[in-house]
Amino acid sequence: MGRLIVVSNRVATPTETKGSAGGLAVGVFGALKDAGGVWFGWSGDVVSETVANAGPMLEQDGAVTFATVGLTRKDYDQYYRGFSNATLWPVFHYRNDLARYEREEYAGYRRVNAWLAHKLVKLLEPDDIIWIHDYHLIPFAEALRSEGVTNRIGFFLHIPFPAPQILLNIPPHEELVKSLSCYDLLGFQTATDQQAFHDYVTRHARGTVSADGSVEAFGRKLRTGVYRIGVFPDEIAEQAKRYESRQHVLELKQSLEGRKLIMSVDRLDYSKGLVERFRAFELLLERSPEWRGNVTLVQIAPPTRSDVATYQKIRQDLEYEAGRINGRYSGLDYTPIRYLNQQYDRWKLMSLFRESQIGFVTPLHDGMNLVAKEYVAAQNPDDPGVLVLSIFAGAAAELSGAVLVNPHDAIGMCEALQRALQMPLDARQRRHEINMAALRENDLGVWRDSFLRDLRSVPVRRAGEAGGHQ
Ligand code: GDG
Repeated sequence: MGRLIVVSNRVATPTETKGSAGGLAVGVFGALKDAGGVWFGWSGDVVSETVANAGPMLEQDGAVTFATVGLTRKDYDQYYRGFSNATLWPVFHYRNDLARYEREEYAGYRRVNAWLAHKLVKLLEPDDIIWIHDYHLIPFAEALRSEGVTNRIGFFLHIPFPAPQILLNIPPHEELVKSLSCYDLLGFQTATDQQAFHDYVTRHARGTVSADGSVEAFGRKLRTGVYRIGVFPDEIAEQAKRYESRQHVLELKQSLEGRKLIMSVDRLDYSKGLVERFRAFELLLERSPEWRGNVTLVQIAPPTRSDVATYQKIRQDLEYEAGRINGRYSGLDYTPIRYLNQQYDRWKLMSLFRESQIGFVTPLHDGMNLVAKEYVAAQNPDDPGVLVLSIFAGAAAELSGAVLVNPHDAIGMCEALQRALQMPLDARQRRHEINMAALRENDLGVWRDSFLRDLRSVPVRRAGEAGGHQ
């Protein structure tokens, strides 16, 4: 079996792979340890041109090499802050209103992909399989192919793939899809995303799609599949239980004075539906006076991408909404929304989830949403909380035990909260069991192993065939 090469925009540090970060880093690292290999990507540092060109920096951990490079200010601005996060992210989340398109940024995006690919080529061996992650790196395989790389290359998109009419808003949409056709295997979070890609291929690229998901387009053949990312539910359950009596949980419990707790955790991002969520909670207090003073929403929202203008705006909007709602419904000893703009340790989050009666997860669009899955896994099976989940999270297709809501329907969300707050124990337990069974059946290991199994089963290209299977 050949080595595994993982490429992602950011590379987890060796310490993060030991469990302090999200489960994803741990899951991917598990596969790297088994096969041996390299995790390659940006270090997260902005550096001088000399330092950038001197990379990659190599760090060894057993059979795994962490290989990272710094980006220059210009590369960071055009590739990361620009085309990736001010064009692709908003459009792929159906927010054309927040997107901009600048030719120079797109050129920078392609330039950085080609530069990164060139750096990686030197680390490759003939039998390696290469797994590229996410929207920052769409042109990566094309760049590798143009350097003569014939290895199997797969791509997993963590975010939604938009319907063709939405994708058309990005002027070089055809080049992007053509770049995607250079992969051997494309993985999507849900059947809806896969279908959206197929629709583009048949309607806008004069390509064909077979019943097994394989695609012919731009003179190339590739496979596509659905690989729903998951968590390791029993590890989360164990972690949440182990830390349930720690200081931070006791302090929270004491400060709640018997009030019900609604928990939300999201990166501070406009795709997560935070403003709509705050307003639905406000409506609960407005329409149901009996809940005033008796229920608290804790929203943890660590800032991300804070140098992108649209992220500064969502932060302002939320601060305004939290202040306004708290001004309206606070008492001398009661604050309805506790809005925490900071990062918490993972084990703390899991134990806080366990303490709450509702997990309120309402993105406007989300590839999967791991918080929804973590919330379920962290519950106490003897007295589980209820997951109130947006129909626009990829996770909604699997978690049929959740109370599903449309985040654009404030009254509907408010009614869902009322229902969840009053749900009897046996109904909560039934829903929890259904959700846990779904999480166990399709955990993070299944996601990773099925993607890699499918990638390994793609026929190898012959030398000179780097341009694609004909
Ligand atoms: C993208 C896609 C897809 C959050 N705050 C803290 C913290 N987190 C952790 C959560 C969770 C992770 O970050 C967030 O994952 P999500 O899936 O919810 O969302 P994105 O970051 O947007 O992820 C998404 C995912 O990729 C995977 O494919 O599901 O759709 O958008 O694990 O717990 N972790 C810690 N402190 C925090 O304050 N430690």
